[in-house]
Amino acid sequence: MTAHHLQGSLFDQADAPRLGPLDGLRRTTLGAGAWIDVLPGWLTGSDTLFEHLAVEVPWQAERRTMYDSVVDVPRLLAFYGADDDLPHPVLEEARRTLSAHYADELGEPFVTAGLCHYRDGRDSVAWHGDRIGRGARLDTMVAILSVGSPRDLLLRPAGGGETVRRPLGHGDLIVMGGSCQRTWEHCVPKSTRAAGPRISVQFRPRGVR
Ligand SMILES: O=C(O)CCC(=O)C(=O)O
Repeated sequence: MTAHHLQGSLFDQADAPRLGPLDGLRRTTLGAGAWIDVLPGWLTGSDTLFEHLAVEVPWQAERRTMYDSVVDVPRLLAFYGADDDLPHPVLEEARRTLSAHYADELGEPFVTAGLCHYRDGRDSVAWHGDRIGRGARLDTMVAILSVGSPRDLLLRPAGGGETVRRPLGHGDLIVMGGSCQRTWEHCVPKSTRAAGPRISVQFRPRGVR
């Protein structure tokens, strides 16, 4: 191997996406049976994963029926079902690791991966809970790994109340658990500050959307 190649491979290794331990996860109780676990920087080399996903994932514009017409929701989406290969091996590892970590508490594995690409501060998602499916009735978990530029994820009680703000990007992990999907709502608001692109990867158990 030439010096040039050696340097190249060392550089690649340093930059390769890699998951750290989950020991640093910290739980915040939100109330009404909802909680979030947060671990900043779970994934190192996250810029490499961002670049890979931005190029390799077959992104689709989201269309949604609203007030009798179909409108574009400003962000790009991709969905990987239980039988689909995920678009990078580190995401398979993340899903396995999260499933093992939460096995006792969740009682089932994370299986699907929803990906959202917020191209700039104009892309966003409005207040909602993940209530298509079992999340509407039962406690569950949604684990989100964020890469690219940080954007704020906001959470608020569904009946109104104080908003919790978590900036997420660059390999950060958040897990929304307990009753979070039905007693709380979350959103990624538009940003008037210059915001770079962010990709969010949401792992969910079967039957939760
Ligand atoms: O971008 C995020 O991290 C949140 C995505 C989200 O709330 C959703 O797609 O249901």
